[in-house]
Formats: sequence, C-alpha cells, structure tokens
Amino acid sequence: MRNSNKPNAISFLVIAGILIWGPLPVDARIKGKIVLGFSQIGAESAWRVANSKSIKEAAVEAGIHLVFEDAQQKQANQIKAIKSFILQKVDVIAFSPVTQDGWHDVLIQAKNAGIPVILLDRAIEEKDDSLYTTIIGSDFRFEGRKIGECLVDLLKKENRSGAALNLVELQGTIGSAPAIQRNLGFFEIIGKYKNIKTFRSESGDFKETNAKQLMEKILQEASAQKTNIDIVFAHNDNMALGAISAIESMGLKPGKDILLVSVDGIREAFVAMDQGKLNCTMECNPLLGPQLMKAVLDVANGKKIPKRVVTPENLYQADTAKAELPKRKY
Ligand code: GZL
Repeated sequence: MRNSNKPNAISFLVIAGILIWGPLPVDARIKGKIVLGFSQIGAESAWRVANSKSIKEAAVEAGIHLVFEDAQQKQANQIKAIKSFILQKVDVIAFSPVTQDGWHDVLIQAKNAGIPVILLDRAIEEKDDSLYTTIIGSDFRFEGRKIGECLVDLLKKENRSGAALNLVELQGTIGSAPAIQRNLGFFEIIGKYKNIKTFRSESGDFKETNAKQLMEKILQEASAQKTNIDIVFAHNDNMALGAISAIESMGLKPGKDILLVSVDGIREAFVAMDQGKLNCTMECNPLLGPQLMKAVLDVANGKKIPKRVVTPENLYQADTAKAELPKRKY
C-alpha cells in the first residue's frame, strides 16, 4: 500500500523550503515562460484602462507570463510591487512611474538583482540611465506644443487672437512626466500671447470627477469676480469631459462660450468633438502592449534595444471627429 504519509512529507519539505528560502524563484513555477512583473499606476482614466488591456492582451499573445500589480496611483505601492518582483526573481520588470522622482533606490535593488527594468508610458528623473533599459511612450512636451498650436489656430479662426482671454489649466498628477511636460510644451507656444492670462492652474489628477468639481469651483470664483473664462486646457480627455459637465451646469456652452483643448484621443473625446463641446485633442497612444512585449522578449534574450521608443501620434479637431470615431481603438 502506498505510504499515505509520503505526500505530506513532500508538502512539509516544500513549505519548509519556502519558509526558509522565501518564495520559489518564478522560473521554478512557470517552466519555459519569460516572466514579466508589471506595476501599473491605477485605473484613473480611460487611457489607463486601455493601456492595461493592451498590456494584458499582448502578454498572452507573446506567451509571456505577466505578474500585474495595480498601484491605485500610489508610488509606495509601485515600489512595494517592484520589490516583490525582485523577490519573485522575475525575468524583467516594467512599470509606468506615477511620478518622475523617487525611484533610485528600488532601481538599484533591481540592478543588483540582475533584473532589467523597462519604463512604459512615463519617464523618470534619474541621472544614472543604466538603471533602466529603455523608455517606451509618448513625447508629452510635443503633445503640449501641438495643443498650444491648435488653440492659436482656433483663436485666429474666431478672430479672437488679440482679445484679452482668461485660461484655466486642469493639470494631471502633480510631479508626473505628462503633467510637467504638457504644461511646458503648451506654454512654450501660448506664453508668447500676452493677451492670454492664466486665471487658475490646478491638478485634477487626471480624473474626470476631480476635474468636474474643480471646474465648478473655478467657474463660481470667476463669476464672483465678474471674470469670463474663455479657454480650458485639460491635460487629459477625462478631465476635459469633467470640465464640460461643469460648464454645462453653469448654463454655458463648452466648445463655444469656453474653448476646450485636451490630450489622449479617447473615443469619448471624439464624441464630444462631434457634439461641438471639445475643440481639439492630441492623441496619446495607450496601446503600448505589443511594443512592451517585444522589448521584454528582446531584453530577456540579451538583445540590445534603443534607449527611447517614441510612439507616433496625431492631432484631431472637431471637423474630422465623426469620420474618425469608427476608427478609434480606445
Ligand atoms: C500619458 C498618461 C496619462 C494620460 C492620462 O501617457 O501617462 O495618464 O494622459 C493617464 O489619461 O491617466
């Protein structure tokens, strides 16, 4: 008769092994598959949701075992996830850094563990660029400049170029690369127009609900000061949609009484442009999954990859929104 205690003895040894040596190295559990540990910022916007979907689908397509952690937009959670990936001995670590600063120590730990790191979507402030293999994502400063140029064209078309105009900027997450760089690029263009004054610039953290509440507060302040708001520059479409709701709740016409320009190019932005409520959006492609998985496979197989991979993007305006809408993938 089989020694019924034998399996218990094996289980005991495995558990003892885990307790003494820590979790089994991932490669012991996922035979033959490359293992990617990915720390995602959160689910703050339609862009982010599309980005996560693209990553998960591309991992399956590429036969890569994905360990996916959602940080609820907290850097501490991302650092904890990266440390856990190191303990699990994943083959590659990738993450979209919620802010630019504060990554040096954990990246040193990944380097000391011999695990390559890929930055996806957002860049970081880090002097030692040996701490990451590549950055895959958009040029946010270029996006800011394109939206600034679009606004200048809109004002020319409406013969409002010289008028005294008040602008509200709805910033993304404080300290994040897209918020910093979109602001920089936008005001490199708009800063030349001294007739355009910034009435208020505050962060809506890339969230629609935050932006709606913030815009309502700003419109009430402006009304109390008998000041008209003429332009809203939102760092992403979800905040532009929040601003649209706020503007309409004040009995004003978004896209007409107040011009709105934003970034991302989500499907709902095309609907808003088609309704005349949003004037232009600069595409920021979230479908980075395939590019990420190709980089993971190359890195895991010791191939050299470029230090920076920029995703190509276009500017879209209301006049083409209806035709573009069926083609939108996110
Ligand atoms: C940009 C990305 C930004 C989007 C927002 O690449 O990091 O974060 O513009 C998202 O919608 O929340």
